Amino acid sequence: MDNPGKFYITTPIYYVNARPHIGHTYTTVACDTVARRQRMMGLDTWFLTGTDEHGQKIERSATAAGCSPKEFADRVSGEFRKLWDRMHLTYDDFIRTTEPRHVRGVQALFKRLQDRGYIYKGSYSGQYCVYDELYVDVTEAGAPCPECGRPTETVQEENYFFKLSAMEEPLLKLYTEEPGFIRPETRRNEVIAFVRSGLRDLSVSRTTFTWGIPVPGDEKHVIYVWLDALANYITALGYGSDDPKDTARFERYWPADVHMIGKEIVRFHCVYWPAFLLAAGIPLPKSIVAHGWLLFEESKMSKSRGNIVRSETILDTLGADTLRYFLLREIVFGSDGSFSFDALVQRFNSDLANGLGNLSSRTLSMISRYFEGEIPYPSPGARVPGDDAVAELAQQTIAGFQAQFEQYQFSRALETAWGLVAAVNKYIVDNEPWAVAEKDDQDSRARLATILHTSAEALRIVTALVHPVIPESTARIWEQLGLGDISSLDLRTLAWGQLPLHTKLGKVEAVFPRADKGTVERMQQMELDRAAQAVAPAVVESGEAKSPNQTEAAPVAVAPVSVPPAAPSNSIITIDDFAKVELRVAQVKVAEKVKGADKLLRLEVDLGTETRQIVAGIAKAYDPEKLIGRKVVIVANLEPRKLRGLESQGMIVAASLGDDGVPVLAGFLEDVPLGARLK
Ligand code: ME8
Repeated sequence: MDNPGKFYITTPIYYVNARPHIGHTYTTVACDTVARRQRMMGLDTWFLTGTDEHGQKIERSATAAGCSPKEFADRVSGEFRKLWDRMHLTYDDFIRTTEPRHVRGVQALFKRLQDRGYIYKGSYSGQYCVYDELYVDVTEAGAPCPECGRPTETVQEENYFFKLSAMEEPLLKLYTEEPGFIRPETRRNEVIAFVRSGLRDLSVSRTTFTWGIPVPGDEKHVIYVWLDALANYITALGYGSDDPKDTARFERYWPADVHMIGKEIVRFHCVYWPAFLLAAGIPLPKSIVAHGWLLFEESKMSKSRGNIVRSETILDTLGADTLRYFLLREIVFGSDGSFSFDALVQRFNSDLANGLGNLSSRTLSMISRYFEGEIPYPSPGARVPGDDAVAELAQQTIAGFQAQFEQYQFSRALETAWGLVAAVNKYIVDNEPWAVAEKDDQDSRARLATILHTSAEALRIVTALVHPVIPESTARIWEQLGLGDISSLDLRTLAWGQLPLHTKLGKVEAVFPRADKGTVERMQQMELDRAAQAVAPAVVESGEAKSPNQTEAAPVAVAPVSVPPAAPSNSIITIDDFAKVELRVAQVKVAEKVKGADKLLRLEVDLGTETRQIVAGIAKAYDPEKLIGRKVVIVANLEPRKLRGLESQGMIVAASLGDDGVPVLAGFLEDVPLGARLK
């Protein structure tokens, strides 16, 4: 396929079981930035994002929310799209896996794999992790998933299988011949080691639930959710359609230039996806680029850990450009990086307000004041070596920034650009144009013109370079520079000395007003308010559903289980309802009082396979020292919640006695192994 001059980039399609948080924003913003820059480099760019809406996980979330999977998916998918639109992300298409165009394409792909002899029927018996939608290599029923530690479920069914084992050699050949196929290198090495350790055939259909795409001709099976999801990258372009417009789009943009993903889904993209494509005889994407995780309070930001930060809070306070800049500047792309409101505000003030903002406002306001808003022209006679040094550095900045950006080294590229910002700010201070302006002679006037022209030209260069990263503020600076609409700028030709003669400035105003001291607290409070609005009832008890607007956050009480004295509850639950609650044996390793909370203890409990922190309201009944070594029962599958700033990752089970609800911990007379499940 020969399609020069095009660039096709994709984000993962996000699960609709959780509303978007800044982890999702991170990948989508990185892709948007790359797409914007490629357009400025003259490439015909196609940027795809979307939502992943099938599978048991979504089906269960919808049931818990009391609506149909489709209604549930409509709502959450709408939230993703709304957020991307609010941030003015420049995606060209948004695919939903429930759309007919996708269903048709996935079925066509499945059929093609069958016709080419890569799919056969067999039977599967083993463990499945619903959270990761992954068949895992553990043998014991309920054993923890090696990827995420959650209990696996036993699956025993007749399935369709994909001959993944036949792909071992072709995949290894691919990784060797195309070293840029997986980036960065560390991920590539992991994938090679994984494939070398041997590939088993992959079950690609399920019969135990129905929320998925039916296998063509055998409708009691639904297609494995990852085969369904990965295919979005081609179905969105029109794969499987006869319409000539779709065929042309597919021919034009496939293969993808970049699938950008988080590191936890590398195996699906670098092993399964190329294996499916190789088997189907479809060209392979050119590269899979994996970034690291955004951490919040030391662990991966994710809904299940309850440590999420919403983009909306930052958009409402400091704006989209600040979030974009922070994500790409603060986190070394490919590595994990921490988010904190403190770091965000600090970056904003130091780099945007004091750095670029200051350069822009002081340069432009001096041009307004001293040259009536017209960019002055430098006179050759008034040049000093310091002016040439700025020009030289600007040229180096263009080359360095572009090369680093091409390698997805966003933080280094921005560091390079801000090197120029800092140098020009220093140049202004060193040359004191305000003092030069006080002198009335012709030489001083020529000198002033040269200083301000040099500063304005450097400002123009930085603004152009970082436009894909902070599009809104750079568009404003561009207009203030009197250069009109930045969107028509061609980055390939950017060079020193192109500032047009006698450019008349636009209206000059501050682009990044400094954030005051209270900004961090305000954002933290907004997050708390948002979480409080979204708090759902405790565990889905008695089959009781969460209300529609309670699909998110919803951490659960960590205090002792409050059982009303004596009278049993009238509400009957089924055994399946009970099975949803995962009660396990754990041993207290650490117990201590929580500062400022006289009812709470912070415990660390050992589950045999992992240690959890639990915050429990038992301080009035138990001395922390006496609890160490004691075996307790915990609810292990509750959504975590924060109490007094501490994450509680489960709940201790206790009887609650008397009107005061005095807690008495559940325990055993016999010795029981850690992690044992109560059924
Ligand atoms: O995995 N840090 O969807 P998903 C960085 N539907 N990136 C993060 C992040 C964090 N803390 N949290 C989420 C799925 N992301 C599948 C994908 S693709 C065919 C199917 C980003 O909703 C990151 O890009 O769990 C990660 O890979 C993706 O969201 C996972 O989104």
